[in-house]
Amino acid sequence: MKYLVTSALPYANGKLHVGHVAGAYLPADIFVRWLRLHHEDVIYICGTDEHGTPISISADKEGVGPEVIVDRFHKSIKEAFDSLDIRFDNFSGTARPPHHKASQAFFTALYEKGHIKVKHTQQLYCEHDKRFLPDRYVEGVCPSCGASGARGDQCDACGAAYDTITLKEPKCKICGNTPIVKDTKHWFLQLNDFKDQLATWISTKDYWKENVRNFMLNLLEQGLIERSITRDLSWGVPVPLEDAEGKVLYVWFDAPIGYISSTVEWAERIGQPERWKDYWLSEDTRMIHFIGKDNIIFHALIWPAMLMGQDLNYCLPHDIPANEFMNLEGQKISTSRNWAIWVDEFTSDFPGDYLRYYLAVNAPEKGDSDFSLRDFQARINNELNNVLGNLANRVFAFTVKNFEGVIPAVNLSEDSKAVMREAFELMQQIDDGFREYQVKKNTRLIMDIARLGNRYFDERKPWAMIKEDREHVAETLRVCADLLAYISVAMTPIMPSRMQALRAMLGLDSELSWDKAIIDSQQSYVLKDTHALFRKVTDEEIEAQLKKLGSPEEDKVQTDPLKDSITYDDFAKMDIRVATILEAKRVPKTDKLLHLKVDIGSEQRELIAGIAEVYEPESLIGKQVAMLVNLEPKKIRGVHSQGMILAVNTQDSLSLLSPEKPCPPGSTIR
Ligand code: B3M
Ligand code: ZN
Repeated sequence: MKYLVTSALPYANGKLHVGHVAGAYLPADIFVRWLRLHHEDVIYICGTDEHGTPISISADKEGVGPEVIVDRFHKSIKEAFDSLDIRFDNFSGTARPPHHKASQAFFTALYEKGHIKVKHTQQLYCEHDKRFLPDRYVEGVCPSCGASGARGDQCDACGAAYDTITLKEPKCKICGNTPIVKDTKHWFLQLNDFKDQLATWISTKDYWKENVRNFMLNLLEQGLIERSITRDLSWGVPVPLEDAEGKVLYVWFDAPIGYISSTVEWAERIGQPERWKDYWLSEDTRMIHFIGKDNIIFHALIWPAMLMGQDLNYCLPHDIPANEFMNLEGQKISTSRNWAIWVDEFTSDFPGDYLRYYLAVNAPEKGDSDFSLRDFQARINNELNNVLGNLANRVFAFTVKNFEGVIPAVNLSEDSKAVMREAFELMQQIDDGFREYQVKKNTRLIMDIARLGNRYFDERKPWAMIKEDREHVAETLRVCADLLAYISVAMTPIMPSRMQALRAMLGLDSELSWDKAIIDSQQSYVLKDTHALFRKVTDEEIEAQLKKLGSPEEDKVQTDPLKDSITYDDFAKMDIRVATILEAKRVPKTDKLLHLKVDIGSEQRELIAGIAEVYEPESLIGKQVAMLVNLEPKKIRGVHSQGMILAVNTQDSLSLLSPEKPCPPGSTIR
C-alpha cells in the first residue's frame, strides 16, 4: 500500500493565515507524520495555485504582471509552511511549463473522447473596460441563496457553483458598472458522461466523512450539468485548440492537475523521473485529498470525472477529508480587513508548535471552530505548561537531583502496571484516531496520558518517599518516563519540534517508531541537558496580538422591519407553552416537513413543522421546545395539526427555541 496525500493548492494571491492551516494543511501534515511513524510509503504533495482571476485582478491593481504576484506569494506561503514545520515532499506551482503541458494533455484526452464540447454562449462583458468578466471580475447576488457579494463562479455564503450570467445584479469589479451580456464561445465538460461511473465509485465510499458524502449524493441525485472549463482571459493555461484564441482553461480545471505535475517534479528532483507513476498509476495507492469544505464539488465530482476520462489509468481519490472553517474571535476571517492571524507574524512571536497545538486541539473537524487569542493563551499555559510541561519538569528535576540523571530498569508493582496498561490503551485509541484524521480528539487523548502521569506522580509522593524508599521513587520515575516516551511519539505528528526536544532530553534516539514507543524494560533512561519544554504566554503578548487585528466584517444580516406596537392584551392572547417532543417522523414525499407528537402537560398533540431540512427526526425526541398551542388547528398533509412550534429563522437556517433548563411540559411562556 502507498499513500499519496495532498493539500489543496493555496492561491498565490495572499499570505497564509490560520484559517487556511487549520483546514487543509495541518490535518494533512499530521496524518502524513503519523503514517511515517508506521513506516508507511507516503508522499505529501502540494504547490501554489497560480492561475485564476484573483491573481490577475491583484496584478492589474498593482500595474504589474501576474507572475510578479505569483512569485511573491509562492515564496511567502512556502516560508509560512516552513515556519510551521508543514513539510511537503514537493511544493510546486501551476504556472510552471510542465504543468501547462500536463493540463493541456488532460484537456486533449477528454476532448478527443468527446467529453468536452464547444458551445456558443453568453458572457458578461464590460463595455467600459472592453473585456469579458469571468469569475471574480464580477460580483452580484447569488442566484441560489440570495447572498450579496457573490462571485461570478461561486458563492461563498452557500457554496453553490453556477453559470456567471445567472448572477443577479452583476457589477464589474474593475469599474463598478453593470455589464452587458455578449456572445462568446466556450468548452464544456460533459459531466453527465461519467454519471454511472461516478455513482458506482461513490457507492464504495461509505467511509467518507458525512458532509462530503451527503453533498455528493445530493449532487448526483439532482443530475449533473455540463460545466464550462474555459475562460476569456490571458492569464492561465492556453486552450490547446486552433480556434481558441484568447481562451484559457478555467483555473479549477487545471488546478487539481497540479497534484500530478507536482509529483512529476518531485520524481525528477530526486533523480527517479518515473517514480511518480508508482503512485499515480497504481491500484495500490490510497490518494487522500485534504481540503476545505468549499472545495468539495471540485475534488469529489469534477476531478474524479476528469481522471476517469484519461487514457492512463489514474488512481481515483480514496478519501477527501474536508474540514469546516475557522473563525477568529467569533467573526469570519477577513483578509482585506486584516481580521486574520497571519502565520508568518505569529510564528515569529511564538514557537510554531504552539500554533500547531492550538489549531489541532481546536480543529474545525465537525463544525466551524473559533480562534480566540485568550483561549490560545489558556491552552498553552494550562495544558502544555501545567500538564505536559509539568510532568516532564518534575520527572527531570527529581531524577537529576536524586539519581544523577539516570532512571534505571525496575520491576513494576501491580499499581504501576495498571497505569501502563491504561496508557497503552490510550495509545491504541490515539492510533485509531489518527487513522480517521481525528486530530482534535487525539490531542486531548494524548494530554490524558500526561494527566495520568501527574496523578500517578502525586499519589506516589516521591518527595516524601525519597528518604525511606528509593526503589519506590525509582519506580515512580520509570513509569513517568515511559509515559513521556509514549507522549513523545504520539504527539510528534502534532508538535514535531517540541517532541524532538523532549526525546533528546529523555536520551531517546531520534528514530521514531509507533511500535517501539517506549524503550526496552531492561534499559535505563540517561537524561541529557534537561530544560523546560514550554514557556508561558503572557498577558502582554496577547494584548499585543489583539492590537494587531483590524476590524471584523460588518454584519451583513438583513433583519425584518419592526412591526407596529401592540397592547399587552394582544400579546396575552397567545398561549405559548413548553412542549416535549415525543415522536418525530418525516412526512412522506416532502423535504421540509416533520410530523411531530408532543406532550403539553394537559394533553398530547400532533402537528406538522417545517424543520426537516435542519433537524433529523431522531435528534428531536425528548427535546423541549416553545409552542403556540392556541393557533387555529389546520389540516396539513392529512394531519390535524394543532399548534406551531417556534423557531428563529435566519437567512440560511433555522433554530428551535428551547428552555434553557428542563421544565415541566405545559409550562407557560410569557
Ligand atoms: N486554490 C483553494 C481555494 O479555494 C484552491 C484549491 C485548489 S486545489 C486543486 O482557496
Ligand atoms: Zn468595468
